[in-house]
Amino acid sequence: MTTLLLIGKVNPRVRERLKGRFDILELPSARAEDVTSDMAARVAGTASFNAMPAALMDALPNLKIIANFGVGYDGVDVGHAASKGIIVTNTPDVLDEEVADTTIGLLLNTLRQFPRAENYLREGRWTREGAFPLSPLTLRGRHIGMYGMGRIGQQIARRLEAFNVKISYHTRSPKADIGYDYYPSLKALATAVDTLVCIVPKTPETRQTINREILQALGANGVMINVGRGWTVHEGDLADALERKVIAGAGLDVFEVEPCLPEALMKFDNVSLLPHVASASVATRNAMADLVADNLISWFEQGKPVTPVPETPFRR
Ligand code: NAP
Ligand code: 8YV
Repeated sequence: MTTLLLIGKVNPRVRERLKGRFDILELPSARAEDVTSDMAARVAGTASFNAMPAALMDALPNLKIIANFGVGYDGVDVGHAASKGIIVTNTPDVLDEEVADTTIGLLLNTLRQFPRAENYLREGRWTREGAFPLSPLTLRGRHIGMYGMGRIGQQIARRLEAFNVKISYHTRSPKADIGYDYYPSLKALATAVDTLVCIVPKTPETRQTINREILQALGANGVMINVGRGWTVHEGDLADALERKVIAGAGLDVFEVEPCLPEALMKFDNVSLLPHVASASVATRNAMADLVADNLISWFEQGKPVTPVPETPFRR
């Protein structure tokens, strides 16, 4: 029987789907030092959550496929995998709508301060102190700039259309089938809009691109929402912009170093913070787990992956 290695805290449904079809070994975290000689000799495929360094691939000489739990695979050294002929798969499409729903929730929470209003009620302050203060910000009349217009970005934009707001976007190249105004640079987009929604991947090019200059361009009524990766936002510049009221608010689901985040971001009433939960419903995580399992089963039983990443395309 083919042997698979489950790395880290893998969703239980992945294990359920694979057991019986494969021999399953487990590694608590993605550390090459922990690979045993038995694992090195037997493991042909892995399932992991956005962590697969080159050293771990090298420690598994018979590895053929890395099935990543998540659409983002920035923690997998794909260049190294490609150089060794190892296929990497991810979990696109199945989480788009959940992440888009969460983005809308985070946007509204940021603008209308619903989490604060609920806390106010639960603390008994409504009865003691009267009505919760009016929210200084609203979605009404906003111009949304999408930084990223891929699978998830398009689902966010589709939802925003129903809210009757203007939508524009920036990506590296304009999308032929997208009717929103295109801006060739992030600076031009941030200057034109008052609300920036970030849903780009973590790549060398996106590192801290939402920085002092972009926040300044967004302006005093500006709101920045990040559901992509924390890497894309310069968190020091963001805290500074909030402190100095360079922008009006921010909503963050992702952070540069999770689960830690700068203490400075915790203190603002005009900031809504979520612990990386955009796809975190049982139903969507099950769909992601199924796609991880389907990739491994399809590879070992039919000889082809379901959703290989572009850097390791499947060639028969
Ligand atoms: P996707 O379909 O590949 O879309 C990525 C978008 O980003 C494309 O529109 C792409 O357009 C744009 N882009 C990439 N590099 C860019 C750059 N340097 N400058 C400007 N635009 C750039 O990916 P997706 O499925 O929508 O997912 C996007 C990311 O969201 C994932 O990689 C992941 O990091 C994050 N995510 C987070 C959560 C969460 O729980 N918070 C959940 C799911 C996904 P061009 O190629 O034309 O530039
Ligand atoms: C999850 C994500 O947090 O898919 C991604 O890229 O960031 C999220 O859906 C992640 O997959 C881990 O559970």
